[in-house]
Amino acid sequence: MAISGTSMGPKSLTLVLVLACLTCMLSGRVEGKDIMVGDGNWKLDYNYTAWAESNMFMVGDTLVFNYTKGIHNVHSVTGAEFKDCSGKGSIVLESGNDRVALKTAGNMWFLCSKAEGEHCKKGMKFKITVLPATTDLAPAAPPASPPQSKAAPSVSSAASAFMVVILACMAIFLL
Ligand SMILES: [Cu+2]
Repeated sequence: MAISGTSMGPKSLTLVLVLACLTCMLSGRVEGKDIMVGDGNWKLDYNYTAWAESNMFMVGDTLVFNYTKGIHNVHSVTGAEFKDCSGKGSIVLESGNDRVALKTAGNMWFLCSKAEGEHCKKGMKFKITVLPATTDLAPAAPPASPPQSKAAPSVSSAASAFMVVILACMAIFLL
């Protein structure tokens, strides 16, 4: 934490409160969500392009591919490999219940390479753009006990969100 001064004026105190509340609020959202690919099945005859475009993907989320083992597979490939369905990619999954954690922001391409790429050519492919998680703002390790005990509220996330708004307004006026 940048705030480690010994003199705690009202401004820095407010800042501490705001940061503490933000941390409190964001920490409740650290865990991403599981995103079932498609309608819950990784299969032929489904428009994965439309599906991908209608979903939002964030760092911390996990893609889940469900299919009968042996019938399909999942490759994480480059954009070039994606275009002509030639990709083998660095990640090959084939368990039938494959989970891909989205760890970094940016583009990712997935395809099924079964039947010499025919599954891919028939639509078992999609691209996603992984967005940075808002939780990136939260420090990796929570700050050691804040200087003021009242800076550590244990309230519901809705209430803490409300408090953040109030405190943010206070901060704007005070800073
Ligand atoms: Cu397939």
